[in-house]
Amino acid sequence: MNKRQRLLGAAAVGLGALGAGELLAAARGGSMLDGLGRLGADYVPVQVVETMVARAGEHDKEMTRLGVALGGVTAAAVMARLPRRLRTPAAAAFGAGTAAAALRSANRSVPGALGGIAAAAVLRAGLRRQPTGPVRELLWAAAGTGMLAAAEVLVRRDDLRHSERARRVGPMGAHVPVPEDGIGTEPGLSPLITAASKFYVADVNSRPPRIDPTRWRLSIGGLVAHDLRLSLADLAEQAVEFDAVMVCVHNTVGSGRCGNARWFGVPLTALLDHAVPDSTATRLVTRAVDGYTISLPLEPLRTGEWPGYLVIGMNGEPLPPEHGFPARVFVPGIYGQYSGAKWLTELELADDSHVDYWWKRGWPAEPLWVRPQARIDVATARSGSSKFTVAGVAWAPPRGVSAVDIRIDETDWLPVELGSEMAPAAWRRWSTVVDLPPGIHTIQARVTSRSGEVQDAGERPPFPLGPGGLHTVTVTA
Ligand SMILES: Nc1nc2c(c(=O)[nH]1)N[C@H]1C(S)=C(S)[C@@H](COP(=O)(O)O)O[C@H]1N2
Ligand SMILES: [Mo]
Repeated sequence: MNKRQRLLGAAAVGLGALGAGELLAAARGGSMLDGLGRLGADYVPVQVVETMVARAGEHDKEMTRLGVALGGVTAAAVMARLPRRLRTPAAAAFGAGTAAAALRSANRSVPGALGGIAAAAVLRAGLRRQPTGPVRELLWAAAGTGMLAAAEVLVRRDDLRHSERARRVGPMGAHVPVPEDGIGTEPGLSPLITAASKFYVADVNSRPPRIDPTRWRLSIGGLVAHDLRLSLADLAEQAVEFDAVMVCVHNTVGSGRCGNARWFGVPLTALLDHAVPDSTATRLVTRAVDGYTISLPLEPLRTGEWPGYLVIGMNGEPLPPEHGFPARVFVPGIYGQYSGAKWLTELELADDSHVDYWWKRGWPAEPLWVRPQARIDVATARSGSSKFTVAGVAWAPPRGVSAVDIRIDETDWLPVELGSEMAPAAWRRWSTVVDLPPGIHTIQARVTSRSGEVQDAGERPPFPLGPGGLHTVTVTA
């Protein structure tokens, strides 16, 4: 058997082992691959993660899963090259590592851990009697792929069941109709409110953790006079509606990692008043089931200078699992990754000794505020004329948008018509018509915030302070 054959054979065995492990886990309501994906999010160097997010855009979760499968196959190929006496310990280490990863993943998946052990056993057995010919290789690879696909179907079915259970907790909100903003409907222009199903999803997990709403309680503890434990029903009684845009720090100009929603939540000022923080408390730590924490300085939240909320609803419904069911913290104006955890379990009052998830990953400690941005959603020719409709959305939370301008071919900035404002922290739609001479043109947009901050043209990557630049589209007239 030559080297190439041996590696291919081992890779096929690796695929078979992953498939067997994941199918076993999925049949018992868990996942083995989610744990491995999470290891990647936690330990792959930040610059690599940044490159991947930039490339994958909103398909980062699919890319992670693909990366995990490739990693597993590569691990098998590496093992096949080890001297025989090392293969059993290597397979055992693979099993133990995969099992441990499943147990520390957001769902603490025991079935995932069993899947990891099973995958290691299949791997060891398969490497002993490696596929020798192309037929056996194909059989292993096909079986592995088939089992992975079957596992995916099972996991999705269970996720769907959980989503349905989450929805039954609702409704959540006052159901006041969303006002018209005076900007007509233009195909491609973002609606005033982003449907939850269209809202971007960003987090360190492959899949949302499943939390049982009947057993869930929010605890408020740490450096407080009164420890509190609140159910979803307790929280719903005190919740109010507010409109705000949520923006991921990875939302480079023109991209879709942002959305505008009508949220339903309890003001943090009220919760903090009930709990009565000690004078030594300086941080509010939001702690989630996925082991993730985001902390915010306590003082501005306690006084309401930064209006933060414990959110339990989105667009009149309970939060969907991918958006943090049953509860999350959100402070409009602060980038999503600094603005509070989804799948919240605890609000903990702490002092400055607390260390957050993102700090360990190289991001700055203090919350980053959303830099104002304008996005061009449509730039389309009106039939039979040289006129183009240019329209989009712009945001500058929490102060609000005061103006949006566009410019053609980097000439003068021209103001556009703004839709009426839902709320200062929400996004605002805009629209205009321009006459373009024949040829290729660039169109750029910029926003000015109510505090006078003008979106600047300097391009910057998201890491480490948030993206910069102007959204630019090219059209042919
Ligand atoms: N528990 C938890 N909360 C989290 C995250 C996470 O990985 N885990 N990601 C944050 C990031 S980076 C963003 S941008 C927002 C995204 O919220 P969304 O997925 O509802 O849009 O959630 C934040 N809250
Ligand atoms: Mo994010």
